[in-house]
Amino acid sequence: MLELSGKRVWVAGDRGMVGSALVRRLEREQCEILTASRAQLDLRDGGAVDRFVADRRPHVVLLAAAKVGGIHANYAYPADFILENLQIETSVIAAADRHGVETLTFLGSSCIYPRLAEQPIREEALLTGPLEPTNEWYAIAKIAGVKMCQAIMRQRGRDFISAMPTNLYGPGDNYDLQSSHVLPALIAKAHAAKREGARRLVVWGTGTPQREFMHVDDCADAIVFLTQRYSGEQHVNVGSGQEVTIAELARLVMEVVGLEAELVFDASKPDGTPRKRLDTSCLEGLGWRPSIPLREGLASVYQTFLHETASGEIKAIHP
Ligand code: GFB
Repeated sequence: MLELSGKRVWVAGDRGMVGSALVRRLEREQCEILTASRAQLDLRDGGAVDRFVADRRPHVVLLAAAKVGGIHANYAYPADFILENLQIETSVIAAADRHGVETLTFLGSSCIYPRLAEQPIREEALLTGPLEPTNEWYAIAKIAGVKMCQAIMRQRGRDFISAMPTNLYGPGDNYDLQSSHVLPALIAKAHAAKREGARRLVVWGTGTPQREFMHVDDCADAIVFLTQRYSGEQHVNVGSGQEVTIAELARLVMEVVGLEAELVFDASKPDGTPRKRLDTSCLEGLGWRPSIPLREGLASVYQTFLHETASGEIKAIHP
């Protein structure tokens, strides 16, 4: 097991939802946490990242930085998603390799798997079929990151591993309706509907796709667990087993927010992949399990949303 005590751990992307959860989790370890804001370090800039790694000398790198977004952002901005993610991954992974970092954990996404992969999706399903078209650009960038880590591990014998989380939610999520994922979007829409006394809640697509949701604090715990205990070229799925249809999720959100309304499905919007439940036998076999049930996680995230809205942290929610 890798001892983190006394180590310098760089969380690349520490201001994001996953990165900030990693920082919260690492505060329980006796390690030095290295962070850098976007103004201090542009992760797409290979030269700047190289100088940062040369100067700060992390022992461990957790690569949580990425350009992320929901289904609409992914298909509306394919160039940004493929280019920025490849730039960030190449800068950080190459600098860590060049400066002899021994341990790096790369975070991918469950959209790396084929659109119609057999369910639950095993790690071996990677590259066995066509990707979901709404997010293939992002998926290709993430697959490249997995392969970079595998290659470094194979050629240099360093622990550059990859974790594939399912759909995440939690504090610090994005509530902009054009670029957000479904869960924060439904919270923002349900909250607005309740405030305005509206009787309809618009849900994109047919409501039938299934998604597995995990609280980001569970995900951060799993990432630290894998970083300390897992060494292998095969990436590892990080799932919660908590799968619902989008219509079920919308009803759950209405319950938590206290909204009574009719669900209206906007079929002009895409459904995306029909289902992407992860097989987590590998992670479970190593001894890790999630601990935050979806309903409980939703209720706590709604409280955070109310707080962030009241304090002005959530400013723009564009319909
Ligand atoms: O979370 P989401 O945007 O992304 O959408 P994916 C999930 C499902 O929720 C889709 C539906 O079927 C959407 O049509 N949905 C219903 C909504 N109402 C809404 C809404 O108001 N906003 C949004 N955004 N969706 C993303 C990928 O896929 O998931 C990324 O594009 C990444 O690459 C990420 O993998 C985790 O789950 O479809």
